[in-house]
Amino acid sequence: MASRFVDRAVIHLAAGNGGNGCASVHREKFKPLGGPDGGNGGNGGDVLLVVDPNVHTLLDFHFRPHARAGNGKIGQGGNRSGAAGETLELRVPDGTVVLTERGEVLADLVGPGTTFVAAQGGRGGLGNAALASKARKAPGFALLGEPGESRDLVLELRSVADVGLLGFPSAGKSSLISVLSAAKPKIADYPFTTLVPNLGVVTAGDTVFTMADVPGLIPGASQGKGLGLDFLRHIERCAVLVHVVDCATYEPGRDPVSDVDALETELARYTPSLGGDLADRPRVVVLNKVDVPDAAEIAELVRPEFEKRGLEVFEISTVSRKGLRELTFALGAVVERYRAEQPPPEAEKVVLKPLAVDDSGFTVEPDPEEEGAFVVHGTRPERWIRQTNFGNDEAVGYLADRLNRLGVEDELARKGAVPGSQVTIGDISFEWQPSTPGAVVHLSGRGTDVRLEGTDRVSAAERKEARRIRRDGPDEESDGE
Ligand SMILES: Nc1nc2c(ncn2[C@@H]2O[C@H](COP(=O)(O)OP(=O)(O)OP(=O)(O)O)[C@@H](O)[C@H]2O)c(=O)[nH]1
Ligand SMILES: [Mg+2]
Repeated sequence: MASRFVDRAVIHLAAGNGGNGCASVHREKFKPLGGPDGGNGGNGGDVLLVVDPNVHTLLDFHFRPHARAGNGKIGQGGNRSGAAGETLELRVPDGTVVLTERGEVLADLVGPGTTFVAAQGGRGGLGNAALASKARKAPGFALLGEPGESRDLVLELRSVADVGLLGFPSAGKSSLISVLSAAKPKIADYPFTTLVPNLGVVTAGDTVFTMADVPGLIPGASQGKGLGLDFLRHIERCAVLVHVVDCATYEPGRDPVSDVDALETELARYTPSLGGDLADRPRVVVLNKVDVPDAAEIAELVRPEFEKRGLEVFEISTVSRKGLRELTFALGAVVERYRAEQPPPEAEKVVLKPLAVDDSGFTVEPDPEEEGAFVVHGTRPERWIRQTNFGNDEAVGYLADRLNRLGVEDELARKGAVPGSQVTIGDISFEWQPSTPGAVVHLSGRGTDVRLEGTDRVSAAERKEARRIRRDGPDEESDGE
């Protein structure tokens, strides 16, 4: 096996940041103050995973685990929007499963072209032209672009094979693939010849199916003996599991029935991460090496025991090629039956990033770290905070209006907040000054909001630091940004 085979990789992705919106005012010779004409920032690029049938391993991701999509450009005057950041497409093999580092499956990428939005680009901020309204004819601010999503993901390859071969080392699994298909895996009389799964394409009349072996299993594989059970991920999708049994082994304590039982015990300890259970998968028993006279006798002897368990049994030899045709057609039939039960595969499906079902809600809770203070959680309030340039009072006033319209102010009052209470949303803490419902907003000038004069506003980091100093005393190192 010349090429390295990699079937698991950890990757670190960063989508592009959104560009900031632009605050600009149209200027002409005799019209010193035209309308607002600041353009929107461009959206940050997404990082996509796309199934490419020409990619067969995850090897590339071992050498290049970091990937970053392009940032959106900032908006400009003259209503010019910033360009969107470049999307980054990473090519993955068919059968790649995407998991979080904690092992939750996010996507199962099957079929050429299947695409997964692995990290979403940040939205560009609106420019002041887009923010203009009846109440704010010429906004002196624009929204900030949002940061792109950063994610650490695990990619695992699960071969897309119809038939999975299981067996002790040297049972003849690779030999079987080599005589049934054009694949030429390494075959040898020492155990663990196969270190990575082999895949072959088998034709049985009109049925074409794929067959994969996995490295030999031994008792204790579930505790990591031999090569362990990790490679079983390659048979999770198989329609049928085939026990390949060596009937010619002279190892003491082994015989076909106890071999199958021992491997079943190990299989039961494997939990497929795609869900389902290997226990419900149909099984077939292949008694191999019947070209050896003793082996043929043993095969005859044990056949009734397997049949009693309702298993189909085939006596074969990969050397003399006995029984291969019968086995091939029987496997073809099981695969056909399985395919008929499965929903038809979609040719090109796009798996989107699982989005929060409802992002319209928010909660107001007492701050566990500070008495009399409150914390607001919610997708929208937190996004609005990220979009706000806190150096610009008018932008802050706009934020206050948005929060008010969503009902955050009412909820704060209901939960017991009073003017001056500290409120934290995302990274920012501020002193709450309720706006008077229905009051007209008087803008005293560009970039200011009268309601905010005299209030004091500090970032959450500064507040945290102040709390820490109160608690622990001053320190050389500050944990602020
Ligand atoms: N006599 C005889 N020997 C066989 C037969 N099939 C395989 N062998 C031999 O058994 C040995 C192991 O064969 P492999 O195909 O490498 O076995 P495997 O199950 O893939 O083994 P691992 O990859 O180590 O798990 C080799 O020496 C083969 O030549 C058979 O039908 N008859
Ligand atoms: Mg092998």
